[in-house]
Amino acid sequence: MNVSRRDFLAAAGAGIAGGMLPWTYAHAVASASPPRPTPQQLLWQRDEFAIFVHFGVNTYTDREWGLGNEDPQIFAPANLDARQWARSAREAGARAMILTAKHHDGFCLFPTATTKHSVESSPWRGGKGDVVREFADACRAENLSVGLYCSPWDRNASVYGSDRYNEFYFAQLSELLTRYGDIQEMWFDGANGEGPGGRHQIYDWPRTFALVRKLQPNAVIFSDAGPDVRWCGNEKGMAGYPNWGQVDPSQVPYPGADSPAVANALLHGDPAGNVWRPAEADVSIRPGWFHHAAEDDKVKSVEALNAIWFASVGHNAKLLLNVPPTRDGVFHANDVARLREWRRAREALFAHDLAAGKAVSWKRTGERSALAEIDLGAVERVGIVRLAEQIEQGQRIARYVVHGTADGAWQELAQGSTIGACKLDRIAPQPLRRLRVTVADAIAPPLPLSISAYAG
Ligand code: FUL
Repeated sequence: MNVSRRDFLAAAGAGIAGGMLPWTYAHAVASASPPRPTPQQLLWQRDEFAIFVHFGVNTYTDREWGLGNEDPQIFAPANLDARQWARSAREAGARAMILTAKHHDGFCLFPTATTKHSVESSPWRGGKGDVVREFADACRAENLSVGLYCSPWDRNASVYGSDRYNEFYFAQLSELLTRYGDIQEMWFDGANGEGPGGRHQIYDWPRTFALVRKLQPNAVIFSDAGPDVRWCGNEKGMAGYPNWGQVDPSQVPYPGADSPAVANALLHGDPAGNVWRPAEADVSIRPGWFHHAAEDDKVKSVEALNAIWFASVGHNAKLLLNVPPTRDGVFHANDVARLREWRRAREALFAHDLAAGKAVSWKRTGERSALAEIDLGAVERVGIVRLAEQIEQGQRIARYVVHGTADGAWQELAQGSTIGACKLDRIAPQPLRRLRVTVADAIAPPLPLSISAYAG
């Protein structure tokens, strides 16, 4: 069940103008040129890859969605080691990590003045522990940015379903946003009283987002409706294609909105959009988001993870890959081993850029077209072509074709629509010396591209 647009607009109050939400204006560019990322959005996207951590009472009940009546006594990780999570994440090549500080069951992984339904009522560290603190410290020790997910849907809070819940939620957010240093990303979903008899809450999203802006001005805010980063529209880690970084904010008016138009906007963005809101592609390394022993042998293969990489990072999105700690409080050996294996496999694919240091020649052939060419200096076996736009100037290219040659006879290798921060094209591996990218259409004058080539 989702909040209707009417409920949402009523809750949002007077600040709404013409169906566009006030906070979206912050990033809109008041000119005809395509919208550009803020420095925070740019940094966020350049990370390419973050690890998601789902941990909480569900880990102990073997559920995906807790009921909210779990006894805090069940939360008893014997060997919780956030540093092991962070080390695995860093070794996997991730640059950020996001923890479920609170999931739908309402159990807080941090001590809070708002409820007793937290680690304080658990036997873990004698009730004196704080998972969010250990998580944030471990991230910083391993050079990872910190992100937090605080579920708006709370099946434990008695005030859920009334105005008082919004105050309760803001109080929790304030604790999370003031105690743990710099937060790179706040992660919100639109879940709302799902299931039979579920209570329904009118969330105050404008105030929620304003609170994050006030307390963590450098954080990016994720939700279906942004305002900074949008969901890619599925939980398979696969962004749509084409995939624009810009959106029309009126197409996804609030988190949890659900319609074919919303699905399309999340998957593809919108070349005519006036707000920069790049896609984040989330997926779990296992079937479930939380750890279930029965899934220990269902960790995704290197091939499956590579396919996700090509359809997320390689489709102009950031990848958020979930790795759930076990009841012991550590990443399972199978997940750690798979992450290592996958890092080695990615390094083998991308370690050596055959185009590194080679100049790209660039010629505009019209208002919306151009030709880019690169000479690798020698005939090399090429199996992957990586293209990148200067997204700090906004995303522009709408259609391109890649040709290559070893001996002067040009052959078509790949074609596509959008490029953005990164487009990865696998081609049949073949010897090539020169590559040419024909930009056949763009929404604004195209700017010089960067081209990389790998053996694959
Ligand atoms: C969804 C939740 O309902 C799932 O349990 C999970 O946390 C996923 C990442 O987001 O909205």
